[in-house]
Amino acid sequence: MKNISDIRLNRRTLLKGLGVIGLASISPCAFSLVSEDKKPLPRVRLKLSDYQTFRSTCAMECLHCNLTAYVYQGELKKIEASKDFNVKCCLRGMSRTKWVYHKQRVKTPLLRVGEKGEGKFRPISWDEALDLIEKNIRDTIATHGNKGMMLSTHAGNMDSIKNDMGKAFFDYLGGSTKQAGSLCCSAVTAAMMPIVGLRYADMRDTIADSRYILCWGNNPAVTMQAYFKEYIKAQANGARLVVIDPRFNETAAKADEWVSIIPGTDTALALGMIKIIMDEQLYDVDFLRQHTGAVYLVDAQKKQMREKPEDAESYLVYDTLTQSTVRHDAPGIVPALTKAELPANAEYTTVFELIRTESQQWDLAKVEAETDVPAATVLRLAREYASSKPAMIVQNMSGAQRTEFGTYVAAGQFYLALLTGNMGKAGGGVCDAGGVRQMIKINPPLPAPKEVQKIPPIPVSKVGDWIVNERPHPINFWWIMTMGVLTQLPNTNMVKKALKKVPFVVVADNLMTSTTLYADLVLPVTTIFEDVSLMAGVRSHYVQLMEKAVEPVGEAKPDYWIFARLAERFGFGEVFNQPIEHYIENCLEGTGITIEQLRKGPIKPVDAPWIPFKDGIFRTPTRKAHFFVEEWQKKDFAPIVTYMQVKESPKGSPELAQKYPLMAVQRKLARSVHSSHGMNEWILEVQRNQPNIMIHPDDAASRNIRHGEWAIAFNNRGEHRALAVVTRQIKRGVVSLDNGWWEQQGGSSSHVTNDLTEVLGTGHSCNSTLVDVRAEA
Ligand SMILES: Nc1nc2c(c(=O)[nH]1)N[C@H]1C(S)=C(S)[C@@H](COP(=O)(O)OP(=O)(O)OC[C@H]3O[C@@H](n4cnc5c(=O)[nH]c(N)nc54)[C@H](O)[C@@H]3O)O[C@H]1N2
Ligand SMILES: Nc1nc2c(c(=O)[nH]1)N[C@H]1C(S)=C(S)[C@@H](COP(=O)(O)OP(=O)(O)OC[C@H]3O[C@@H](n4cnc5c(=O)[nH]c(N)nc54)[C@H](O)[C@@H]3O)O[C@H]1N2
Ligand SMILES: [Mo]
Repeated sequence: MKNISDIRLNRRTLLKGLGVIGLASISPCAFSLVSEDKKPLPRVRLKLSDYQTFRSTCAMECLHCNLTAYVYQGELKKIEASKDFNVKCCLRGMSRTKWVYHKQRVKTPLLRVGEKGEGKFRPISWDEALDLIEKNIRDTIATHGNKGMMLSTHAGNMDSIKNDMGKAFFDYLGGSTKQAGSLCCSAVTAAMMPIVGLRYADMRDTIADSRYILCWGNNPAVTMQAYFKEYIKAQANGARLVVIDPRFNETAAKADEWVSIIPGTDTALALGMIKIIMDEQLYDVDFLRQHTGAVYLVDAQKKQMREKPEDAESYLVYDTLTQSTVRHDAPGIVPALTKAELPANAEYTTVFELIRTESQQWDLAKVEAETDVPAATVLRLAREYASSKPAMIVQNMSGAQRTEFGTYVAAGQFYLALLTGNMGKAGGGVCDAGGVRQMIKINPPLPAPKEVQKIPPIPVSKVGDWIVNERPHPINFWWIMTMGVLTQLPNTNMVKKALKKVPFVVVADNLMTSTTLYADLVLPVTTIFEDVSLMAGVRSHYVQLMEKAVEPVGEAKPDYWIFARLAERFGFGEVFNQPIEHYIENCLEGTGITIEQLRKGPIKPVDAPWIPFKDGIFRTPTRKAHFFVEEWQKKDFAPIVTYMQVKESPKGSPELAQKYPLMAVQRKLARSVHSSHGMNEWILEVQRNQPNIMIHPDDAASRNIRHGEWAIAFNNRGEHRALAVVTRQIKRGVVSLDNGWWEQQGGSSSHVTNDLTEVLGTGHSCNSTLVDVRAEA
């Protein structure tokens, strides 16, 4: 085998690995390794056998591609895509050596010495740091009760151990204030759990079998990059790829059609398509009768009817054979679907008829007026989607559901797939984000404590606002881990105020991120390849062991080490201070997978292509898919997917729109995963390193905004500065803002995003935001 690398790994080596060397813009050799005394090290050719190799996975919220690290003399030299893994990692994965050895790596615990936000700290020892934390926890419990402590975790490390350990630690203390919902996709959860009974159910294994793929409010060419080859294969097999997005995104660039839509109006489009499918009888009668609750009966009070009120699963249907109402699961019945099959004088109707009623108002003209999708396109989309089987809707935690009524958006997509009988079939269904947890049960790493106080949580998008306003109670101690609260939470200025208000803020991170600038105490934590962990999550179909390859930089420790030391001080050390293998074994118990097996490589528990809800078997208690969602009804929302006007929009708030007439949508970038990798020097060299704002030429002209010049998006929450990209690749009246830029790079678009809580799933409404844009003076 030929030499895999040169010890003087530099950018050229990386670029060569990525196949981009030779581009005109690349200047040679910026990063030769140099010795401490700045003399270049002698060049040494290493053989493969000179390296030790270790495997791990990219742990932030991405596809968790398997990585192989090459270590020479205790130093991480190079990261490659693992050769035997089903997908290849991207530039971000390979650049992780620069995350480990980053200039801004936190190397010791740091105590604030300047004002919050100034980023002035002095190093302290771990003992001092732990003493301080212990004191602040004890004081907070004494003065505020457990509710005075707040824990924020998110998606910075999605392994099976660390976030769970953090949550368990505060539970063992008796409880703390938690975040409710997620910034990402709680709207999808709120749609999928009642409708199909499972989350993270993805179709990635059979994308290539699809005949028609609707990427609806998402951009898999960037956000599911490793699997995008499957979309291309589907196209080569004759599939049509259609993108519905206010922006001509990177997926649209590869697609057969781009459907430009007004943000927040997707449910109107879905209902318009459903109307056509109903009117033209393009629905799958047999599938709906056998596998769904479309046949359940609903009474005049709009309540689903049950045989026995106390038996939640005893839904009634009307059997067309015996002409009587019977339980939905009675054998040998043919349940009525449509009104025509019910007795003429029936005082009840079917769920299917409720959907018809809801969709009937959405004639083509009305859909066009609301969504700006031409009537002829709506008609064609509905017919093509319903008739090109198997057809897939790509959901992938879409931008479309990070809107005020995102749950209805996600649910509307499931309605379409169910009505047309596309669920549970190769190449069909709705493609969610996916992971191994849809296939096997992974346990928590440690048992829950016996008693935890019930403390009202804070909806995650309201963290800034509620802490500032002491809702539901004052917070005195805030632990932040795996979360970029300053770049990722909406309404950054409010989040800054919250960080300043809380007397003791601990931020555990591996880098001096934007959030650490506002900490009272920064804790240095390990990155992947510096500790042992397990990835058995919701983004990869594989269970993966995360091996330790090198000693941690400085005094960095895994988050689980920190909680173990604290647990010892609070009297429950033995629950937290076991060897890491113990917790990994707990997670794997009952799966039949062992650490020993994982040392040989990642394991996919299901051999065949994964098809969730195969053969129409759903994961709800009835094993049927449900259209009527009683959970929504209990919250005083329509139990059937309904279009609601987003408040922060020109139509929803005409007065506000006089000041801020443009709708701003967010966009994830190839250069980063949220704020992660945002400051990686390799990525900054080969990807663009300044934020963009995409604006339509008409909107730019009326504001004197010129292509390539700085512009400022602003509203009553704040400002975000970015380079204007004046282009017809964004809908008129809409601007697209980048996600994830650090405060040190000028600040994130979250300075302007809406912090409204998505209504049904307690999610994030960042794509329901009004702004105006001005050219920088
Ligand atoms: N490279 C990279 N990959 C990632 C991530 C990353 O940060 N970087 N993040 C990961 C995570 S956590 C997630 S949740 C996924 C998200 O994956 P995606 O949903 O694909 O990502 P986004 O870029 O947020 O949104 C996609 C599109 O939604 C459009 N959009 C916004 N509002 C609306 C609307 O109201 N209607 C419609 N139809 N379209 C709308 C935007 O213009 C954008 O092009 O990606 C994952 N993959
Ligand atoms: N403006 C805007 N905001 C958004 C979005 C958007 O599109 N636009 N998208 C939303 C979505 S979909 C999501 S999923 C969220 C994601 O938001 P976050 O989950 O906050 O994601 P990251 O920005 O990657 O921040 C994670 C932090 O965890 C740190 N970290 C990594 N590994 C570890 C570890 O082992 N231990 C500890 N303690 N820390 C670690 C990283 O260095 C980083 O600072 O953002 C949401 N916010
Ligand atoms: Mo996300």
